[in-house]
Amino acid sequence: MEHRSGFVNIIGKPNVGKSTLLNALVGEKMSIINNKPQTTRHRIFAIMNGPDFQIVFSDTPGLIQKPFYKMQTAMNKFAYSTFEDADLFLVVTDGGLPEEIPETALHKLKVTETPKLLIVNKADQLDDKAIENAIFEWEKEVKFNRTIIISALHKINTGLVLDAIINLLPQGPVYYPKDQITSHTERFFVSEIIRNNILSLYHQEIPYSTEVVVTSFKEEEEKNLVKIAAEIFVSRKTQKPILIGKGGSSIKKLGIHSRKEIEEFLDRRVYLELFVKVKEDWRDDEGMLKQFGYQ
Ligand SMILES: Nc1nc2c(ncn2[C@@H]2O[C@H](COP(=O)(O)OP(=O)(O)OP(=O)(O)O)[C@@H](O)[C@H]2O)c(=O)[nH]1
Ligand SMILES: [Mg+2]
Repeated sequence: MEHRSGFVNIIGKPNVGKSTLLNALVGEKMSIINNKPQTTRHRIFAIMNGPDFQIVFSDTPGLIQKPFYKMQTAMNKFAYSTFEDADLFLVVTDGGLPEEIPETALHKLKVTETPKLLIVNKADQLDDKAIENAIFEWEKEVKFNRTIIISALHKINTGLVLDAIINLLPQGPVYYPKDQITSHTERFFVSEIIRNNILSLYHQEIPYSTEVVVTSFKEEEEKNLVKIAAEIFVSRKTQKPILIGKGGSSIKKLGIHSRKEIEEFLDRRVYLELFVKVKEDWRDDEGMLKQFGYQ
């Protein structure tokens, strides 16, 4: 039997629905989704297996036009690194024009011979004229194998995307064991769940100044319980009391929301402890960025 496989890399501007599309395609909550831009900060791998195919999806951080912090430069690097291994690109837009991504990225897309699909997402909230115009402008700049109009949120036409991917996959080996669906650890997913709850519960700079590190993950099998401790790093002293809230009310809420979601994810009871730490300007600190996995 012929086996098809490959790296399918999802790129585009922040907030266009890349992570929503990944989750819709693989049918699992692999990548966190939030209405705030710059939600995804790492390259997220999700593997989809069939008897005669294996798709290794990569969700990436949205391409930032003018990185301000070293952290954002590192996020762009994750997105650019997909040009080194892609067998297929899903270029996602929510009706914007090609200039919405950095010139370097657009140029890379123009010159690469790797197959590409243009995915126009959020069709549920776009009018036909906007869709038509976006497609016209993108196709003028980049040669796509196919353009598909979808709503990742409502799973409209996501099946068509999957069919198009499988059609364009090259013949290839089994890269990962067929029962594996990701290369990330449970700890990583837990930290992402907490970070996503910070994105949802806090405002302004707080979510963007925060990093979450799971420091302890102890399974107590006889009790069907996991004891988790996580550190939340903020980049200024003044942010610590905001994160904690009056009498600890905000961090308590964060703990409750996160614990529920982690319990659902792990399918076990969870005891969660959160600690807030200040690491001044960590987003520009190469040592900290390395420690947080940005390299
Ligand atoms: N109306 C509508 N909203 C959508 C659709 N797809 C995604 N969204 C919303 O768009 C927002 C951003 O979605 P994400 O999947 O986090 O976007 P992203 O491109 O991964 O964003 P970054 O990780 O920040 O680059 C969320 O509020 C989603 O619910 C869609 O088809 N229709
Ligand atoms: Mg994302």
